[in-house]
Amino acid sequence: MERRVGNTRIVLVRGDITRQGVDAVVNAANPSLMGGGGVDGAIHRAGGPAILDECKKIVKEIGRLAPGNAVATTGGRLPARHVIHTVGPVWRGGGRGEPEVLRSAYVESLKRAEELGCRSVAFPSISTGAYGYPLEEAAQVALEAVIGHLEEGSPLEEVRFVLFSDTVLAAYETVLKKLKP
Ligand code: AR6
Repeated sequence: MERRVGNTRIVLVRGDITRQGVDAVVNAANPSLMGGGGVDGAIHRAGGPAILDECKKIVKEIGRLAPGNAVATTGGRLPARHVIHTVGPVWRGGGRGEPEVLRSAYVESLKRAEELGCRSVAFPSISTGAYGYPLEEAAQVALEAVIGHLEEGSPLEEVRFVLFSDTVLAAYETVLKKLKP
């Protein structure tokens, strides 16, 4: 499924983010930037140790990465040149700023991709695994954040959501269909 916003197309696909031939892939990391399970583990395994080396340097400089922020490293052995590491919110019922933090994770990641001169960037469904954010609500925040940012004008040609199962893909498709063109 696709939707055009300005000069950028938003594409929803089912797949594995470590296999995407895009300029940058976004990692749903944790504040330590030292790797973990889920998509974070998959990216570090597939991309190799160069990614962790750069994460360690970043943590030395700036400390832990606050939820809603994003930093970039090499993509190592991934097809993508860059990995943009962001931290989504842990779901605590929705009244503790979770939507704002999730929105910020998407927008800050897009900004890093633009700063790096990327033409294409791929996102996973941030916070909807180990961090427990309800899927449909997360899809709504994710798509609104990306569309809102692109409406301000962006050099990106493609923003791809790479969704790991039919269930996750279906949730994003349902939300995107409901959002006004
Ligand atoms: N490609 C695309 N999506 C994937 C992949 C993959 N290879 N693998 C998993 N997913 P999660 P979070 C999906 O838990 O909720 C880590 O331990 C997965 O099915 O990876 O933001 C970090 O270190 C789900 O839909 O991220 C943090 O501690 C989505 O990616 C914590 O988990 C996000 O699930 C972050 O939790």
